[in-house]
Amino acid sequence: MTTSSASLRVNATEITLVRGDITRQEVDAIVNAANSGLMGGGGVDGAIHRAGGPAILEECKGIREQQGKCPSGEAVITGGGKLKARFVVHAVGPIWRGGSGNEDETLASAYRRSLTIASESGAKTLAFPSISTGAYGFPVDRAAKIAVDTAHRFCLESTSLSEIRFVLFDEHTYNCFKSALERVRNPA
Ligand code: AR6
Repeated sequence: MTTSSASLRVNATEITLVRGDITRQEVDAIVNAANSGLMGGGGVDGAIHRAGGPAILEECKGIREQQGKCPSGEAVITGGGKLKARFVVHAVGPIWRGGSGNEDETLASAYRRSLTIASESGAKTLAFPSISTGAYGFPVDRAAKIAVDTAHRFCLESTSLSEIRFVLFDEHTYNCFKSALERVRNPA
């Protein structure tokens, strides 16, 4: 795998892009692209539960019992089990339905809630995958802009995080995030 990376400093926070596997990141918290049921799944969700072990699912079950399903655009936090990360933020992105079902706003909300919940839990460094752009079918270029814009806005409002890292699994996704970061760096 190529080891591409890019970054942009915004106030107290470095927004960084790397290609790689989110389960291997040495950060305080990683974000899971979960579903409303919070009981695991495929893609990055499956990888995180496999790498983190059963403690994460046990905690998710407790959250389900307490507060029911986690709606799209929302997030919940658990411990990181066997992962290097102390926390996992389980964010539920929208399923892409052509763009007329508030998908943009719901995706921005999933990022924003993850940023808020992680920083409220004391995390200083947080890593995201590209939420909703796998099984949920959200167009990657559009999702990348929303992800980077939401992170950028958060950094303008809050100095609580030292790093927001996007961990992109494939080259196309990485390139879409890189273009989105360039747009923030050099607005037209
Ligand atoms: N590290 C980083 N990114 C990854 C990894 C990894 N280890 N594995 C996959 N990706 P997806 P969604 C990328 O489908 O679209 C699950 O079943 C992947 O290439 O994981 O939000 C849940 O339970 C893609 O770019 O998440 C839900 O039911 C991105 O992560 C549903 O899928 C997101 O792909 C959520 O779908």
